[in-house]
Amino acid sequence: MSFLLNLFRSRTKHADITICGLDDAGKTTILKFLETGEFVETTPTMGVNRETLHLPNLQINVFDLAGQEDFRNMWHNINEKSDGIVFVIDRSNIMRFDEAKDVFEQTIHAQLDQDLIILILLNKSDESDVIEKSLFIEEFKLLDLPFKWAVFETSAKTGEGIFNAFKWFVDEFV
Ligand SMILES: Nc1nc2c(ncn2[C@@H]2O[C@H](COP(=O)(O)OP(=O)(O)O)[C@@H](O)[C@H]2O)c(=O)[nH]1
Ligand SMILES: [Mg+2]
Repeated sequence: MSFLLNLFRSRTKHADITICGLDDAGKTTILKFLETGEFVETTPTMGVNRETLHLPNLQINVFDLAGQEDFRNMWHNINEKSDGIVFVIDRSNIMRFDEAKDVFEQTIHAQLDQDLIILILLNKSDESDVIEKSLFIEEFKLLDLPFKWAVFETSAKTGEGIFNAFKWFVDEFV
């Protein structure tokens, strides 16, 4: 049984969380890690940009946000349903840094719920050439955010940071 589910079960009645970020950031791998407690190789499927995991007390929606046409239609879903957002960034991909930033800003500006909790994961921390956390905080203007947020350095490959990140997140729902 997943440790995430155990964390939620002991603390909340029901929660909907949304995991979003660019394609290839590692969202599905993180989801699998949360389910199984280990790294599982994923096979990206073209055209599929949405998955949902239904567990007792917990629903997790996963969205790939890369400027696709139905991008805006997703916000209704996310705003209506989500108690919290997990935004995943591939910190080893400098080429897509600006794209990730744009999508992050759109995500934030679309939020209607002031009580929303945002967990930001700087994923692929096991890679040798990664963007510094302090640079992310500055470039993504996190200090100006009107929401409760936290940034964690994670690796869905080694498991680094994942437990602490989701422990923080789940504790915010108490
Ligand atoms: N090195 C490394 N690779 C990762 C990590 N997380 C995911 N990946 C790899 O990145 C690729 C995309 O992952 P996936 O979970 O499908 O991304 P998604 O499109 O955001 O769902 C896969 O080859 C994963 O094995 C990580 O923390 N470190
Ligand atoms: Mg995926």
